[in-house]
Amino acid sequence: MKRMLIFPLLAGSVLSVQAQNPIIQTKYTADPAPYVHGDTIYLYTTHDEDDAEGFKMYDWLLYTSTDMVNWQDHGAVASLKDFAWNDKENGAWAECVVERNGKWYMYCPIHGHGIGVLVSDSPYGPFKDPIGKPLVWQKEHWNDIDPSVFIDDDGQAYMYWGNPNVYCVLLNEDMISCKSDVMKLHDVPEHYQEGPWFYKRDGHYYLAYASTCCPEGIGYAMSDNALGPWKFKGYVMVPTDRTRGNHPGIIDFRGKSYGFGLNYDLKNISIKEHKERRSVGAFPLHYREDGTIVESPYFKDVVVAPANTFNPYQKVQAETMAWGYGLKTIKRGVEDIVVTDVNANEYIQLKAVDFGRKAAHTMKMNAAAVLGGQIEVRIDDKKGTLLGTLNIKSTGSEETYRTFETRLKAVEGVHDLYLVFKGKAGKSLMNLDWWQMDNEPVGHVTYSRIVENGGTGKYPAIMSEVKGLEAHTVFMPQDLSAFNENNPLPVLVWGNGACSNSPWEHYKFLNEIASQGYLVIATGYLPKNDEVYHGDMSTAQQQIESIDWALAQNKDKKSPLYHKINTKAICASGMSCGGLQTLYNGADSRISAYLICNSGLFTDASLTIPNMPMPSKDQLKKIHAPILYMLGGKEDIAYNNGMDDYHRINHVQAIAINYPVGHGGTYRQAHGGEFRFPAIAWLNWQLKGDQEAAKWFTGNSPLLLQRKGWTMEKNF
Ligand code: FUB
Repeated sequence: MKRMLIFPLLAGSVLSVQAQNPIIQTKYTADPAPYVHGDTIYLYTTHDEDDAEGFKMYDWLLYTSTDMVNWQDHGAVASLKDFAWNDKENGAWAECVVERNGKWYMYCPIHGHGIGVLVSDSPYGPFKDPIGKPLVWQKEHWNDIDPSVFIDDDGQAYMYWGNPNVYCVLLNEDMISCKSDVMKLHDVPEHYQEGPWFYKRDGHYYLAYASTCCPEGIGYAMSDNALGPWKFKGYVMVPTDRTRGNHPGIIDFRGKSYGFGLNYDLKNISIKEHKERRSVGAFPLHYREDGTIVESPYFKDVVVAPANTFNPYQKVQAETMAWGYGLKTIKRGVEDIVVTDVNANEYIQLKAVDFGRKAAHTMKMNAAAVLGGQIEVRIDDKKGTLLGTLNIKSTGSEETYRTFETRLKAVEGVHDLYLVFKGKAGKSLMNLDWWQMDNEPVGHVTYSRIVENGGTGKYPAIMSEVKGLEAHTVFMPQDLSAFNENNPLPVLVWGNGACSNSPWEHYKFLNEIASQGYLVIATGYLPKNDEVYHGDMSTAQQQIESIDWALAQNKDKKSPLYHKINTKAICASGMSCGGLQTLYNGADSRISAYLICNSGLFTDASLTIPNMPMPSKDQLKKIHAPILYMLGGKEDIAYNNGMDDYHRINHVQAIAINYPVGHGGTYRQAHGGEFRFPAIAWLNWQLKGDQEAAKWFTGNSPLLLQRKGWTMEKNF
């Protein structure tokens, strides 16, 4: 069934193309009514139920595409229940949709009960019945099926319909009432059976139709006049022994023409069986110079080339596909559609996916699963190059959706994409809602903010949120050109007061430090304003992640920080709970200095505070580098704890300084207030080896004590 062809799509790209008809595989669809609006094809179809033995049709479906090959399923957008005057459960036959002045009109035959009309403000519905009765209904016969509505250049709208006769009516501008009586065509075009498709192109009027049964092909007639006379011109698709029914829809899209019809090929249903489990197919359509149409081969023998490429970096609904045989789609809630009935070795194919010049780096998949399984992300073929594997774990229920993510191998250019499902055979593995690829390299800045003009230091800083470093805020000089292996950036890793998962209280202080030529990585989400952060608490582990990230950046050739970080000069620091997190992490051998702000291990060992690390005083033995306690004087609730720590430390250099401002310190003041001076001096001394900075704490007259309010003790 699938043929491989090679053909040029867009300048510079070559694609492998498979013939793929029918174009919808997750449901049985018939009676295509395509409508082009803007850059999108709205393909309305009828719907044969999965267990249909004859006509079993309750609702009308919508699929959209921007490229003629990848179709997004929007589910049922209208049904027989939308007509209050109808009491039939079955009979939602071939509809047609047009847009006029921003309103979408759907003309719906209810077999044997005339043709109704529905209106919506959107192509996706909801559609409502504005007239509460059939638009036309010739009760004396059952011929009122298959409406085709077209608005001519002069604004006159026409509706053609009928089997086996052809009828026409002029519609009023309101599109929901008739301007003329029903006209019956006396010159029914040769081989006409049903399913008229009325349109105008290059000054010619066309009436394409399902040709006499059975088998049905697609015949067409032309005229110089909207109301005929019509002259049979031949076949758009010749009847073959593979076509029992057919029903045309014809459009122009992105400079090319396409025909749609129907077939029984999805499950190879014999055309002798009257099981209406039909499927819409599409084919390229070509006009000759005189307007006549070149006869198309049968669906299985044609290829619809992608009319456009597909963007994998947008949020893609999982029910968007060129091929997804074996899968099903269902409604989740009111509007959302999800892919379900996902079994091992089935796959979703999307055609002409443009990975662009930048490689895809990650892929997210929103899925729900009881069993779970893997999704192999491949290109060019279902066994083609493996870019990555999404591991979809159980979410506990098929209604509980979670987002799973995987890194992808670099890929560029245009490829067909295959999402191949793996897992336990014979079981439904998962449901899929949406997916998205991301080609921003890990390390890419996703949001940044300049704080206080970048700070007062020599290197104006910037505060950033960085991809791949979830729940951290990075401060660094805006211009990194001054930093290299000979002049690398020392690092400060910071934990916040109250174990906040945002440095909202300290960002001015931290930004100021960065402006002195430091890479500062704070635990928690970037504060976009001065508001208190009310989210979850942070963990001590986030500070370790900060160190890991800094070391990785220094090694990553693609990082702007590549070979610009002094990995031997890392100060671990934090305020209050952040100080406890720092002491908790104190044994980490990568730490070369400590700065404990308004904090200290609890002297009362029996105290526990939820989510706060509370190591015993023994933890102080693990400290292995110089340590500065910066406290807020006796009014600081951490004063006793901090001073007690200081007094216990005698195996490394320790200093305790106090400024009588209480527990909150001065971090929220401009540039971090008074606390920034000793902090920067400490970092310059410990991490940059700056001997002038050392004088803030050493000698007979330390510089710090020349500033008003400070007191100091040291153990050396
Ligand atoms: O789908 C129901 C009927 O079958 C349509 O109205 C006809 O055109 C034929 O396709």
